[in-house]
Amino acid sequence: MDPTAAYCKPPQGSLGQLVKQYRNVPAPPEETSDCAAMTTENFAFTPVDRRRLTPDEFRQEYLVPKKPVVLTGVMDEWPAAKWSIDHLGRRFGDEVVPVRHFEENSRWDAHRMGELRLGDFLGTVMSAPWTRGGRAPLIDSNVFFDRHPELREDVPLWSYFDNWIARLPAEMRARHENLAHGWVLLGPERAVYNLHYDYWSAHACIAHFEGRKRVVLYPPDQREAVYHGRVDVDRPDLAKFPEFAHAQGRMEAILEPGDIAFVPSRWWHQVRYLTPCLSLNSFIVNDVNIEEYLSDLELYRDMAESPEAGVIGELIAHMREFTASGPGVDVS
Ligand SMILES: O=C(O)CCC(=O)C(=O)O
Ligand SMILES: [Fe+2]
Repeated sequence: MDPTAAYCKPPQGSLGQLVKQYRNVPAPPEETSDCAAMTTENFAFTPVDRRRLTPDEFRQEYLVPKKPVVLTGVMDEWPAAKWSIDHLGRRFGDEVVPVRHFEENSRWDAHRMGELRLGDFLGTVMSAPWTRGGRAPLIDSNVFFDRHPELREDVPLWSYFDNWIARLPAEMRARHENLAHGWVLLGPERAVYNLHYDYWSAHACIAHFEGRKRVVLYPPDQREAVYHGRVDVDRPDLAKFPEFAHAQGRMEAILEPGDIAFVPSRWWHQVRYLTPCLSLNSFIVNDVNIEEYLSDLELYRDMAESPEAGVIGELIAHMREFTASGPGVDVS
């Protein structure tokens, strides 16, 4: 996403009415233009490689060249491999969690936020394909990891990815938990996560636990052709976004349970849920993207109110120290 757009705090409105709305309003007839059924044949694309790789191979062949890849086998041994939508519902069903509601043909940051009981979200929004028009509501939230730090043990990401966020002092890491870990993603069939790139030019790592979703990617230099993320890359409105017809470098992958999608820094990505899905997105910062990360973060610091600007300044100072030590995992 644009650095200047990345930091808008989402508007906090009430979506408490969602429950009522989704329970009581009968679903309209099935859409005739079923986007979930839409095939990728309409667009030329390169499939993203699917590989089982050692950390060294990953670094040389994908991380350093900033090339997307779907990693297989990495999470076989993770406790989180057992995660499922049901599992999450049993564990956290009574908790109230934020819900994000994207607009169509709009930038990533054009969305409403609200709150729902997880159990209600699962029972209403997640229980059937989204046919009500517009974008389905999604859970895309780090509250699970904030409230339950023990969840981190289920996701030993650091044993594979060199992540400088993991080297930060524990107290600072806790204050910036949203940078490091755990954006739980839950959405129904036909949900779409709008085109964007991740906060502060972090690399994204989408660990996928249940369902099937299609990830479409465009390289960073296609920023103008994808209208800074406003295009729906599966159903582009070419009258509104004519340059998209010339966008280059499209890549696609379908994620299956057990996959991890590596999305390099500043790659645009849009995700369409082919079934109800559960994944976890985590951010990665290391020698490969540190310069972009710091320059985005400096912009953010300059826009932030103190005392937050002070905290961000400390974070920047720590990260600058790491640049001196270069690559290498050092997680205590
Ligand atoms: O899998 C998804 O829904 C998209 C996740 C994503 O790109 C993000 O959380 O930044
Ligand atoms: Fe993302």
